[in-house]
Amino acid sequence: MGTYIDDFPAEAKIVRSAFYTSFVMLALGGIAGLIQTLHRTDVFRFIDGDTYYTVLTAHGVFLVIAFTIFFLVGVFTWAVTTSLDRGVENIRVTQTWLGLMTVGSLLAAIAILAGFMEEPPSILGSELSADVLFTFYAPLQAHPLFYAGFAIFIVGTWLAGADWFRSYFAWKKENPGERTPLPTFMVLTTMIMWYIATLGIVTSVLVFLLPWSLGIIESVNPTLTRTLFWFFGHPVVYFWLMPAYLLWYTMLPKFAGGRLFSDPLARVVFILFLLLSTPVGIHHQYLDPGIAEGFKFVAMTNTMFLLLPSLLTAFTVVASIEHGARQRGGEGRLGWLKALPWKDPVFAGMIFAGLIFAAGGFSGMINAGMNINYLVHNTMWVPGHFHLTVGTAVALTFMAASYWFVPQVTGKQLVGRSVAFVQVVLWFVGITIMANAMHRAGLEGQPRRTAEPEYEFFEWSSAMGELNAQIALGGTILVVSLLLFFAVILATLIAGSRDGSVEDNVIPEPLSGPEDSPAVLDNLKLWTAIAVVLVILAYTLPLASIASRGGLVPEGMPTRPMVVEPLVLYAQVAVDYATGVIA
Ligand code: HAS
Ligand code: CU
Repeated sequence: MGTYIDDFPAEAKIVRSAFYTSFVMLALGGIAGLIQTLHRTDVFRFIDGDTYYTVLTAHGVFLVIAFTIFFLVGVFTWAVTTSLDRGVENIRVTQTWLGLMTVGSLLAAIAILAGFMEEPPSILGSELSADVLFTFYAPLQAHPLFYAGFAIFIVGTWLAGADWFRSYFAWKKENPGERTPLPTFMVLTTMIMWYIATLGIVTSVLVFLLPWSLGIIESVNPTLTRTLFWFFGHPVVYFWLMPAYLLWYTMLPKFAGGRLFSDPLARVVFILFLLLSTPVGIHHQYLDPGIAEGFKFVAMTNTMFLLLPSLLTAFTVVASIEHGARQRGGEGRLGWLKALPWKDPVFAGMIFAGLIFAAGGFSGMINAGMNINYLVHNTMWVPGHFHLTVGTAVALTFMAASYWFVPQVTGKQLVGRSVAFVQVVLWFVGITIMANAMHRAGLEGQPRRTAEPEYEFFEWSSAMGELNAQIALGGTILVVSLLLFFAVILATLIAGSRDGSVEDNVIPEPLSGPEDSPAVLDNLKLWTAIAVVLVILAYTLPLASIASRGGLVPEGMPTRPMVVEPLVLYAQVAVDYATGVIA
């Protein structure tokens, strides 16, 4: 095995394109993040309150949908081709799904960015804008382009999954009886979870929101479309996390100089995510009216089980790191920590991401408690939580991994390793300051998703001034860190030497391999069937009761969608002409 670009030149091109698109989205989302942080903390305001919601939508969609998912399809393509040691089955298919994802995100981006125009143009009968935030809850309505772009993007990811399954089936035929290599197993379980989860959002977009924005149906049932969003909305967080875990399981032991502690345990973790990620989404809706408390209680119970795969991950990854440290001569109960490669930006970045995730995970547990959630829901506590989770556990892992991946897919040596180390340290410091202040502001009652949060008869600045200053300071440090990240990546692309010194693309064998795990773990059909049953149990009754109460397409709208009405009329006239009723 040489570097990735040596062994898989065509696939390296795809992975590079996915990463570069991801970096562009990171830059756009990061700029939006700085603008909104300085605005809502009243440090520096140069946009108006309405534009704040365009900025917030850009921040959310570009970062949590586009940056994360473009990066992960690059990681998954690398993981499948490397671990199966075979290229993709048909590079045209691979190019097609990346093209669909790119077109879809461009359409959605056009709708979002048009929101910045004084007078956004009107296209297809409605104003081109999408100030709907990343959750695009109705009754907020976006331009049809936004919904169509989102649907095309999701179809692109579906095709990507089919591409990786094709490689797997072809490999399986040539290697009968072989256990699925762990990285491929992780990709496939994640994609099965994704197929199940995206059924919710694609139904909501194609059956309700897009026809509604086109005027084909007059209104939607907001509780229904919100619930279908969260059917997808919680599992999507694991769609971001599971590739980060794949990197923790495969890269961290490698960089620590050791080997993964347990392949079987890693398989159990990914199966638990496959089973439990979707039937918990209602834990985002504890305060939503129209959903019975019993259904919320089921979501909470499932959520508590969902802590298990992450807690197992903490154990397995730390055990693997310790093994690596001891191979380097580390000793003692904790002395081995000193033997780890702390100066390496890839290793340090992922460890910082993991440490921050410990805090993010525990704030997630607070969120998950139905009663205590009443205290934090819709407050700044929640953005505090997700800047620790997707904003660091995932984003910092992806940035740290880029310092290894970019040389692998370009063949160029990393330029600015020490700057890269400073970057990951700055991110760790910035997020600690910002997210801590966000959590505290949330407990003080500061609302999220609010351009200029001030209350009447409440001395806002004295209560929130210090916390807002910390949020602004932390956010600014993150932007400096982001600039360093782009500086290292650009310097590598421009000046990185192709001196052949990029290390080989090798994933070390685990200490306890697949042969130690029951074959049933690889029975993806079984786990998929159980996952589907759990989703049916968790969602049939809530969705049925929401639809029966509020209607699929609410009361007061024409019995037939408006577009059908004229068509019926035209048909009637044609018949009347044909039968001579009308001369
Ligand atoms: Fe969450 C809201 C509950 C994990 C992202 N979450 C959100 C939103 C986002 C988000 C974006 O129950 C806001 C959505 C919106 O706009 O409204 N979340 C949880 C729970 C977990 C959790 C129980 N969230 C995530 C992850 C995310 C993410 C992962 C993105 C990647 N979250 C909620 C709830 C809400 C919510 C409610 C709704 C709140 C509301 O009211 O709106 C769990 O998965 C967490 C389990 C994790 C742990 C930590 C284990 C520790 C590990 C590493 C330790 C590190 C060590 C150091 C030991 C228990 C794995 C060594 C280093 C290493 C590298 C290992
Ligand atoms: Cu959730």
